[in-house]
Amino acid sequence: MGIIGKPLRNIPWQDKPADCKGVVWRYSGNPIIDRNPAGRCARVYNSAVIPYEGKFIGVFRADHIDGKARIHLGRSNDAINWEIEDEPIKWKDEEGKPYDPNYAYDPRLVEIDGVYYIIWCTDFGGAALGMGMTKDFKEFIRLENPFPPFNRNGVLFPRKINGKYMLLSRPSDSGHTPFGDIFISESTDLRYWGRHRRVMSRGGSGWWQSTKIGAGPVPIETDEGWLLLYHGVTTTCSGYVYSMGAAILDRDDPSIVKYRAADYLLTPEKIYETSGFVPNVVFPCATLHDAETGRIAIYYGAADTYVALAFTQVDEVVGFIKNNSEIVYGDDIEYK
Ligand code: BMA
Repeated sequence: MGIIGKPLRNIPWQDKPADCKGVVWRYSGNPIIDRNPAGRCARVYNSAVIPYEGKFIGVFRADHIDGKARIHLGRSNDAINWEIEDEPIKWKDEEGKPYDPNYAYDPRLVEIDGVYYIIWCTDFGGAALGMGMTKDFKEFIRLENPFPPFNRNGVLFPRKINGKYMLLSRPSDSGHTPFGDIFISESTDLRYWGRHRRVMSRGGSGWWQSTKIGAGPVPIETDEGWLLLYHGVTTTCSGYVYSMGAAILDRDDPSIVKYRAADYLLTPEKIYETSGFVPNVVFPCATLHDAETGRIAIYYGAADTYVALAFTQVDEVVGFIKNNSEIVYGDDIEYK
């Protein structure tokens, strides 16, 4: 079992602690971004990072001191210590006119053929997917919104599949959506989207993902299929609890789920996950991974307050998903 991709030796890494029972283990220095890290940013979380020019760059969800979410650029030499810019990203539209989203949150970041694409949740008469691109992280061009509202958790695959761009998304409502499944859509030009398919539904035999699910980081290509980390939400007397789950999607047709782990991989346990602006949230949005060693560093938002880091190894996580899979019909789980 291996990652199909480039070597990336300089990603953050810690070996699995001897007392860790799971397949994902947390960075001992968590959280890596604390409160009030820059400018008017009160909390930075649910953010995405990528290797860039031998170092690292990222798009960070920052809730400002007016309470509203914006996206800021950040840079790092080691992908652990981040310098977040004081001002949000400044967009232009395709005609060159300035564009300033009313709000922008939960960005994902992917490189496809030398172009960096950012997808976030934007205001489009309610929550919807916003999309933009940059080639140099200096000029940012806002592209057409892929779908009408309401939708969140847009995640592009890192390459075209059978000549098509593929986009995961989670249709939602305008508020704190009490439902939600993961869908996939195709496009030849990143402008017109179609051939929508439902990939995975909420639920399963356990309860941790019974309310809603949403795609997390950009899927990682492995020789078993696309490794998809996602968030699964359950509803309790004190509100939602966000955990991290995982599935393997077919390499040639990622609308097909090959394996889906019945158990979560990470759930809020540490104080920075259970206590904060919104308690009990682990919300993965990015990974860095090294095809040579199979190491995967997972970036997740903790309690809507911090950025935290966790690790896994491709053999271990893929083995866990296969051994714990509850796919019944080679497609999705049958819900009772
Ligand atoms: C979701 C999004 C996320 C957030 C989560 C928990 O609806 O708004 O940004 O992390 O709720 O509050």
